[in-house]
Amino acid sequence: MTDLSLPVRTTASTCCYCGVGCGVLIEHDDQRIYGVTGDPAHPANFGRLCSKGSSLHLTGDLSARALYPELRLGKSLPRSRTDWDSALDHAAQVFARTLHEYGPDSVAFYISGQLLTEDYYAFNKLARALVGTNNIDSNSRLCMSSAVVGYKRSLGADAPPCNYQDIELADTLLIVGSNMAYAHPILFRRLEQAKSQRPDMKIIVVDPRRTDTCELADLHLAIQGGSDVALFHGILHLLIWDEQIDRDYIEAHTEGFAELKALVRDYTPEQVARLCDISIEDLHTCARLIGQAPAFLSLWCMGLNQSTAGSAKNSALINLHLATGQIGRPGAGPFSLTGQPNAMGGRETGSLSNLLPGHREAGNPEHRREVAEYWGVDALPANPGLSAVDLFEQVRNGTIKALWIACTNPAQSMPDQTAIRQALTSCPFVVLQEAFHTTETAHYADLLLPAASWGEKQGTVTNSERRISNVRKAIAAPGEARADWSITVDFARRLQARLLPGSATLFDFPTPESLFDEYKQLTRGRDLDQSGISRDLIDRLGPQQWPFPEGATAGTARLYADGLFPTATGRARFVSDAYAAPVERRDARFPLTLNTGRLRDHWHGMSRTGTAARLFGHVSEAVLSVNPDDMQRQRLQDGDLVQLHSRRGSLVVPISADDSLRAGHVYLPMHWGDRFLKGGVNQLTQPAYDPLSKQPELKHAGVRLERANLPWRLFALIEGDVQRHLQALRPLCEAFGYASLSLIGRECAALVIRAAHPAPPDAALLAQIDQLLNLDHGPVIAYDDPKHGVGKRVRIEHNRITSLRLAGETLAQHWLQNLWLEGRADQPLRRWMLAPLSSEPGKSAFQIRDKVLCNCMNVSQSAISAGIERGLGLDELKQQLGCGTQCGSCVPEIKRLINLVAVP
Ligand SMILES: Nc1nc2c(c(=O)[nH]1)N[C@H]1C(S)=C(S)[C@@H](COP(=O)(O)OP(=O)(O)OC[C@H]3O[C@@H](n4cnc5c(=O)[nH]c(N)nc54)[C@H](O)[C@@H]3O)O[C@H]1N2
Ligand SMILES: Nc1nc2c(c(=O)[nH]1)N[C@H]1C(S)=C(S)[C@@H](COP(=O)(O)OP(=O)(O)OC[C@H]3O[C@@H](n4cnc5c(=O)[nH]c(N)nc54)[C@H](O)[C@@H]3O)O[C@H]1N2
Ligand code: SF4
Ligand SMILES: [Mo]
Repeated sequence: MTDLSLPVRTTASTCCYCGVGCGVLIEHDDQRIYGVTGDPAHPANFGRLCSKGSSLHLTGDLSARALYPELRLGKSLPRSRTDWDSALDHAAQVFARTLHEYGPDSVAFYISGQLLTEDYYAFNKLARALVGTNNIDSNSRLCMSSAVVGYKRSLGADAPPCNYQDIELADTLLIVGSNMAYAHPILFRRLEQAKSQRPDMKIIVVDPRRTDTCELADLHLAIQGGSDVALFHGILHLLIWDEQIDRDYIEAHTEGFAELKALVRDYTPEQVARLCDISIEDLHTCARLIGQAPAFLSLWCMGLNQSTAGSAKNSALINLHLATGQIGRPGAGPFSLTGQPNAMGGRETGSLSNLLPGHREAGNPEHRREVAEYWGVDALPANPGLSAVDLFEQVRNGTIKALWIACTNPAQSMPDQTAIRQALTSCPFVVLQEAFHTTETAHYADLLLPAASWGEKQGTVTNSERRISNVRKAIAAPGEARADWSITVDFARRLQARLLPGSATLFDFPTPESLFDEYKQLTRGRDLDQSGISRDLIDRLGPQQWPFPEGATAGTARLYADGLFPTATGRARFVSDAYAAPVERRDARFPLTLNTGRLRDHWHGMSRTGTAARLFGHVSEAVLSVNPDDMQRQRLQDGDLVQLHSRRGSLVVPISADDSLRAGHVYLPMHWGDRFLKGGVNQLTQPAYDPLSKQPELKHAGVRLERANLPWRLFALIEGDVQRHLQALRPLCEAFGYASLSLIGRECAALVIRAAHPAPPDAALLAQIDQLLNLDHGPVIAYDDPKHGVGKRVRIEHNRITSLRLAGETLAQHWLQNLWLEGRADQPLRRWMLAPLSSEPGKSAFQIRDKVLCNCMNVSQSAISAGIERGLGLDELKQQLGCGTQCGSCVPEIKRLINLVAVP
């Protein structure tokens, strides 16, 4: 609630979630943030926000925030609070000693696409100029590095050539390996609107799943996972055959076509339809829609990038644009959707191990010389740096002895978690620069440095369309948290004083602007020229697209309009990579493919979205989606617990039938790390990576399911300080075979725990859990039937449930959960509690709750379905129930429900 005695002000800034880069207006009183609305003046969103952006002010629970530096001096000790001077001096001392004893490549930095450009630049200078290592990589390795390779190999520079308007101007749009309805919702809103105004616009979605994005599709190709290269070559084959290529463009602006033409000759429609498992007719339709389009645009994301063939997929897609001359024109071109808010800035400042600032290459001696000269150091390191997967492997084998992690949660997000956790456990010194102390990685940090987060820091970010926006500070960071750039610069100064005593500082950066000003000169005259951009300029003219050289008055909307490419010959290059099947083929032991990806309302490891109970309304817990045929084959039912095994690990999770999946595919959202689902999704995924981009295969892992034999069940709920409860209770859940934690509620939040085990645990563990649930004293009704391993406790205060625990028998969980949600504690409760076995509404113990489809207006799926059954259409539903009238993120799903009823 807004305190009306304080003046509420508005600060324009940028959303900290996805690469759409929406402008937000933050309402605050300098101390607290009260609300967020879309910035009508921002050219990415023109005032709109999605369900995540519009709930930003509800996230960031202070109980979850890292507030003070914390240090431990031995692996077996707990961390304890320290001050910044001691923390950074200690870090500088350990780094200096490690560098002295083992050389520059014995340390590494693992950073993030969610840092600001200024933060990145400080880290890069620290690693390359002072430490003298190229061991600086970022989570963009898991995200965009295949797109980087794709653009550079095919077009000569890492630059998405299009802009958001092109999405509205395209005639045929190919959305491939992107669920933009969930992951880039505001662009999807723009597309919905464009399509409603120009119904002739054709939309093709290529995704093994039928996602909400398919709600706009004229054609959905549910290809076999990993078969994209075959599909693109098959399309080109047909375009050549049907004379739908642009020979003049190919002749004037490209090279390598003859070789590619020879390659795709073998990709006949029959062959491609078989490899992709789609119909020949659909393949023909797809090629025709592309070939006949006046303007053809493609959008892609992780379905292409996160693959052992990620680079090949990217280039094979760009080939289609070059062959048809569909690039450099309004509504045309290959357009990667950037995942994180500033993955682009990371690429610009050189934050992958193989890059240097200004789109330079660490492996290029001339580039190294240019940057070294600009920085005033003798030379930059020539040793190749490590990319994410290899970097953690070198931590694990002891080569890297000090690791600095910032703004990423590798103990959740990296594939093959067993190896990652071993690496983090054994690394002599792990520093973590984090805004939330609750992450999986925080557990492994020897030094935790509290970082300021969204709304509390200042700098710049570049979105998917090359547009640089200002990020502005509204309120002070909580506790002693500091902005990332300032932590990095402070540490760098201290380290320099130890390594090069008496030398002139390389880090004279009093403000983030001073970092940007130094950085931007490294872009001068290059493809991404930002020399004309400054914070003030963006304040005056609004967010701008690079290149924006000094003296320019406007940014560059579109690249390559002149057909000139930044390659040695000025020509774009056709790339002739053959299709290769995904590395983990299905076999008898692992007959299914595990696909992973986003939910609508959660962000990655959920350190932020996992603090807002209402963001669990859409999907309330970790559930594995399984195709109904596969379920039937294994005689499994909705809600059954299964043991999901891959070659690297296993975990237990409930399943749910989902006919949007191909048979043979299962899907688990990427968000459920070990904190929320014991084990965590990436226990299963594979570290195999693309040979060029080194981006790991996060979309396909061979798995098998077995029914989990865990008859003993536990269900617990406690309201109040949910983050503190979660932190306290999660370690105890280690004892169970299955444990899943989540939040429920809207105005008031509760932590919910579901667990299962082969047999009842010892009484001491339950007693410990009861104590943390506040069930060991006070107004608690209890029922125990030790013979059957059954025990129930409900705490009732002021006539409402405040916590409860059901053990051994959990049939009443939904009923009790609803009583809590409704704030009731009916009389029958007491009678029920004393009954030997529950006779209360006996639904399946792990049945999924009714979900909240529209989060803004709190409208449930059952309410919407009931409306549809009464014959209401989308507009009437909006009018009568209010659903879909705010952010619109739920509209595709509502349409899907309507269509379900429409199809008899
Ligand atoms: N709500 C939400 N939005 C986000 C994020 C978030 O965490 N939550 N994260 C942001 C980030 S960092 C990123 S990278 C983006 C990711 O955005 P997206 O890439 O759109 O999201 P994903 O769900 O990871 O994967 C997209 C789709 O790829 C499909 N896919 C899997 N394998 C294949 C394949 O072999 N071929 C094809 N063609 N498709 C395949 C999956 O079925 C999935 O539907 O989202 C950004 N936006
Ligand atoms: N199975 C599977 N795994 C995946 C993926 C997948 O599709 N499937 N996708 C991959 C992709 S594309 C990505 S991008 C990664 C994302 O993986 P991560 O980078 O691990 O994701 P986040 O949870 O966003 O981590 C960012 C961290 O920074 C913290 N933070 C927030 N703001 C600040 C700040 O201002 N400063 C600092 N220092 N810290 C801050 C947050 O609390 C959070 O813990 O996951 C990858 N992992
Ligand atoms: S689409 Fe949503 S998550 Fe992405 S930047 Fe905009 S408001 Fe933020
Ligand atoms: Mo990403």
